[in-house]
Amino acid sequence: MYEQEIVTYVRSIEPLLRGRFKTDRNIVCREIGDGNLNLVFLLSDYEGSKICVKKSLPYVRMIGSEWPLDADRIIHERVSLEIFSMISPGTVPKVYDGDSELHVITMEALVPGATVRSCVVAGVECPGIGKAVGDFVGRVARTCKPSDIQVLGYDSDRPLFRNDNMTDVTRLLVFEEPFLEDVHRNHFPQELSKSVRYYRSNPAVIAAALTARNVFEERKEALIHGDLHTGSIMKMNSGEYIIFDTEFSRFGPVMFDLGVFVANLIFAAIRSLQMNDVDACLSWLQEIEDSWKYFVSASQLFKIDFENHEYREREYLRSLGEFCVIELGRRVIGLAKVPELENFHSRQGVQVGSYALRCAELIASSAQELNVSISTYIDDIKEVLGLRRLKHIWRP
Ligand code: SR1
Ligand code: MG
Repeated sequence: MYEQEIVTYVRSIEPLLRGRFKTDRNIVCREIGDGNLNLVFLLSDYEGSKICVKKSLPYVRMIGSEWPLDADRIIHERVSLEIFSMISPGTVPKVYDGDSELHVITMEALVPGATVRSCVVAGVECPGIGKAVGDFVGRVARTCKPSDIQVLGYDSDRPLFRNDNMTDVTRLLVFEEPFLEDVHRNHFPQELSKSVRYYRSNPAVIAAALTARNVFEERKEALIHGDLHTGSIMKMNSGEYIIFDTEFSRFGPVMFDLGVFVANLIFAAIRSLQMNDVDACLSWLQEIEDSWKYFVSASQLFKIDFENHEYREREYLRSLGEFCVIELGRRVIGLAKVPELENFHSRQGVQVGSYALRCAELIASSAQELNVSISTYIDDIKEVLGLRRLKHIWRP
């Protein structure tokens, strides 16, 4: 329906594409988006060169026009991609142009590749993903603080960096609704009711949720991605990882990004176990450890000559755990599920959900420990998945 509009627009910006894409002959334009919010078009020219155009709709795609959403979110995406490109070249797609009336941005096409989420579902491992994401979040923490943004030439006081509309969506779907009964957007199979009840009433989970929400609202530490799950990362055939979909970007706590990422790697680990691949499951857990290790080194937040560096490191780990707890819960209980939960109503789907909620409970409790470490969280996951005792065989 929008293909013609997109092709006409791309023809109008040909000079900006600097020969990367030719518009003088036939162009093939195909909508390929599988996300919850937007349309994504992949365009090929007659020589086979490709570009990507993303268009935000004035509503939530997965719901329809009953849930209006400001289409200007595409501007947040454009600006944040430009900033991330400056501080971490090559880790996000290059932006070539944007049109605020059409609500589109034109970017480098991330081909050939597959999202990390689709790799997880297909049982394909993603070696190095922990390093890539830990490095990225660490660089953001070190060089994307509001004062850094000013040095880069942006006015950090602009509402652009608060991203109120998208923050409202996160507040609602991540921090609020999963904890409420009788919310029409929540849904889960009857067999999970007990696990959901335990999760919601667990004092450590409640404490984690309250603290996480507070930190999310108050800590304007750096320009975060805001939705860093495995569907927002492309594994290129070259082996590189590219981070995209930054429309939720805002000044916020960097541990939100790492906590969301770790939660999604827990879903990956559970998925591997479902496929009876214990080695792959352990590899995903190793990627979690790596993401923390590389975050520590890239962020330089806890250098040993800093006062209270150990205490500070544990505070960050605590926060990581708390955000991870919230993300695990919302993906099982709330509106936007992960595909690992497809066939949610099958015994397998129920098992994934109950493992995820149980991991969340143990991680919430570990986050309160004085000497929390990344290994504490890994041990919690192993405990739930039965990997601390013997090699687990998945029995649906
Ligand atoms: C209504 S949007 C639902 C979810 O999709 C996005 O990926 C975010 O995670 C958001 O919470
Ligand atoms: Mg997204």
